[in-house]
Amino acid sequence: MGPALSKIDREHPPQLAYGTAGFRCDATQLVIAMERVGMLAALRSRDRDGLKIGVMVTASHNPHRDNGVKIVDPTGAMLAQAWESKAEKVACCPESQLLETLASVAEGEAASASVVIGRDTRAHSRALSQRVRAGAEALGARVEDVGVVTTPQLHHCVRAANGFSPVVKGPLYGYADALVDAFEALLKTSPHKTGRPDSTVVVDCAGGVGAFGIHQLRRRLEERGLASVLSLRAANIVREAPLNHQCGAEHVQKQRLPPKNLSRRDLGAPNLRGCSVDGDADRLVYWFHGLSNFEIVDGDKIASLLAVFIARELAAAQPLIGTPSLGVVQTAYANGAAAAFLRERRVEVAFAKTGVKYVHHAAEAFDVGVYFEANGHGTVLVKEALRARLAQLDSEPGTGGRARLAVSRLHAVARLANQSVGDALADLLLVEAVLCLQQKSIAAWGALYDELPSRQLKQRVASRALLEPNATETRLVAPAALQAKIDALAASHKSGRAFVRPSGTEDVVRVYAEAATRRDADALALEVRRAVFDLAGGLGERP
Ligand code: G16
Repeated sequence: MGPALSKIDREHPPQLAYGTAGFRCDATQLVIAMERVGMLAALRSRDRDGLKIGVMVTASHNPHRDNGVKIVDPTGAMLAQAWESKAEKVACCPESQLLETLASVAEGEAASASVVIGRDTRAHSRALSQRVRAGAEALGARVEDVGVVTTPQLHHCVRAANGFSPVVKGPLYGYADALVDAFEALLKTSPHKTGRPDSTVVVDCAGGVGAFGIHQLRRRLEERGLASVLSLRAANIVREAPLNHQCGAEHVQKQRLPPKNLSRRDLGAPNLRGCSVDGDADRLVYWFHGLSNFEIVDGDKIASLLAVFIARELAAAQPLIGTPSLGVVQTAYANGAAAAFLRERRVEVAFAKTGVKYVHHAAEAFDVGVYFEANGHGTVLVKEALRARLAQLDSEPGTGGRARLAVSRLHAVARLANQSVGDALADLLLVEAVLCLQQKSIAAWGALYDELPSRQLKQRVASRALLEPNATETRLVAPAALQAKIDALAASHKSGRAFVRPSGTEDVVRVYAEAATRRDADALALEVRRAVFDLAGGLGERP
């Protein structure tokens, strides 16, 4: 994995930027950054009075050669944005300036520091996580290594270990048990007491760590006699497919293609639904075979399904809980039809910049904030005061009635949805419970509204830093000529909308286009990609 430790030029570490989800690049560039992240995590822990800080070694949806790191704050939230620039300073400074750089970052007085480390299944993740440990221990931190876990599992461990959520007995601070408890509680509110004819869900695990999580859930569902309601079948498990290669949520949602390695039986069976998670299992998209096409049910439709369900239950619970606010937060990638669908149902829709760290923050403005990026990254946040009220009402002896039923449902949703970050496994159980309660097929869910056809492409350029997007990343402030060209191209297609933005996880410019027909959406995306190539220093062959 890259140069031997002794050969690394510590005076000139790679100059990395803390992107959409932390540091991420070719794994060989990361040795120094990982040590420094271990040190930074120790300092952050001291700054937070010795509470545990999480470090997840993963490059999520990126190809296997890449790796990266996500840093988790004590509540399970992503690293506070004010610390991102500190992380960059520490990761990128020459060794000779390390001590003074660390001193300039250190704010906390606490005597002890504590760091929890997790990693994904990449071949280099173990060695890189050892560098994180070395860095944290060099500053005297106590290290707990929870091994190979999904990113949301690490968030859960940090949140629970610091006492911000009730700890359920079981491995990984009771992660799987807590999810299945909440799933069972939600199902118990169903008037339909028998199993489902379509209980099987095929889960494409992207060749990554999600397969272990699915195994843990499946075992618990079977032990509790819930397999007739939900039977999970894992596909593309570790070693069955190279990580994220032609499989997983990123491939399915961006390429709009089925994951590889699934038999015709899996892909063509009537009523059979499948879903794909990404390399660290924080994203989820569903799919099925419609009458003639492979159909994708993406993050927009997950948000729509959940928001409509929650809106109904909030209305029913009103006599007991009043009228808490509900909102859905999306990004520029959300299909235009999704916001229209939600607004017609009087659900407020807000927008934030791409990246769960922005979307999560915007969702916190609501008592119940549903956020999903179209790529399947999202969850349902329930404000602490409302959670407590629901828990109290739900624990009182039941008087029956619709309002009381709604309280039980909302309380189960609040327990099931990950309160820190998007979580493919939690979202899978949440979606399945709602489909089951509503006796809805995946085809009926997919038909909630007609999407405008869309296409996403990417283009390599000499320097993506030259593209400066506006605050919502829907337009470019610079280069102005490129934005003018995009406007003209979009206007030339019926219902055309297009934007480009520099990726914060890959060395590419992302292109999004939607239009009235599939043909137009595809043509517009290609035209915009060519404009990026021509006006922003495209690399490789002109598309
Ligand atoms: C990360 C972020 C997501 C974001 C995605 C793509 O996902 O957590 O919020 O949508 O990157 O970001 P970009 O377009 O900037 O490359 P993951 O699953 O890769 O960690």
